[in-house]
Amino acid sequence: MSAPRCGYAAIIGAPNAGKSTLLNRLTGAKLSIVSPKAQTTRMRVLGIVPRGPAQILLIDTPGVFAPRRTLDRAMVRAAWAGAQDADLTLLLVDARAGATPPVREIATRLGAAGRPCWLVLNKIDLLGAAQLLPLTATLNALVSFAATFMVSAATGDGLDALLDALADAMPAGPHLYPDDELTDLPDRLLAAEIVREQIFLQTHEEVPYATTVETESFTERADGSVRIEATVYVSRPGHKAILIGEGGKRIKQIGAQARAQLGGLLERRVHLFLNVKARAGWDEEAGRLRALGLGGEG
Ligand SMILES: Nc1nc2c(ncn2[C@@H]2O[C@H](COP(=O)(O)OP(=O)(O)OP(=O)(O)O)[C@@H](O)[C@H]2O)c(=O)[nH]1
Ligand SMILES: [Mg+2]
Repeated sequence: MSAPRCGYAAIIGAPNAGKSTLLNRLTGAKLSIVSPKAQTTRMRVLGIVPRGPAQILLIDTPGVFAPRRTLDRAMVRAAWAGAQDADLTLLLVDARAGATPPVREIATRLGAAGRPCWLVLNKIDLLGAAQLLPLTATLNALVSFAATFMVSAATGDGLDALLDALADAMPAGPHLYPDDELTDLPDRLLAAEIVREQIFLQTHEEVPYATTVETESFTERADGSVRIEATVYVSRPGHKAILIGEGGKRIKQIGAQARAQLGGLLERRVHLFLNVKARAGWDEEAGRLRALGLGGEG
């Protein structure tokens, strides 16, 4: 057996590029929530991927966009912190959307940081090979990427080559986590995220962005099941009415889907209780941001 290798590879990119889908696909587990809406991920999520003698520590990050709220600024800061702390950064680009101004801006900033960086073009299932080469050339003109990969996080196309290259690129050193662990994400946080994913999937316009979820209690019961109570905070009373829905229909549906997902992820029966509270300005509150793993300035 060759000497062990271990290192961090951060996935960074514009919102909706498929970063979380890629993390989930490479770990083979649902660790980071995914939705068709931009700005789904709000915090760094670690995925542990053993590959031969290497342990690849993948970091999913929030999409990088022009921030407005305190929450948005904290999300973008978390994304750049992920890149700074990593041995290697993967710039993930939605190849169909192409070299948009936000993508160019991120590429330029990565280039200026002068750290090892690979280009990964994603969603190649959606377009022909002829479009990929000009895009590769355009982006490599902005930053000289050490390597370029073309993948589909959805179909798995190209991911074996990416994993092999990642394993080779990890620095020599002992594995930092047991190889059978998937993440360091606590179950309480996972539970809140799975509820938030359903809110992203089942509500629209500003509602998902005006919402956060916190697990209040997570109790294992004697029969092996788990009882989870979570609070859904919304910015406005109007959002509360939308989330609850007519006769409580919407929140019931959110709870039912989240409970089913969590039952699979935690591998046991889940009793989930959701409480919706209007709380103006939660997205500016340090306590709420800390609960999301977005503590601290800098
Ligand atoms: N067709 C196709 N769709 C993809 C692929 N990868 C991701 N998607 C879809 O793209 C959308 C966004 O995926 P996410 O993984 O949430 O994207 P993200 O980059 O994590 O987004 P943020 O967390 O908002 O920054 C979802 O609807 C995914 O199903 C792909 O390779 N092919
Ligand atoms: Mg994401």
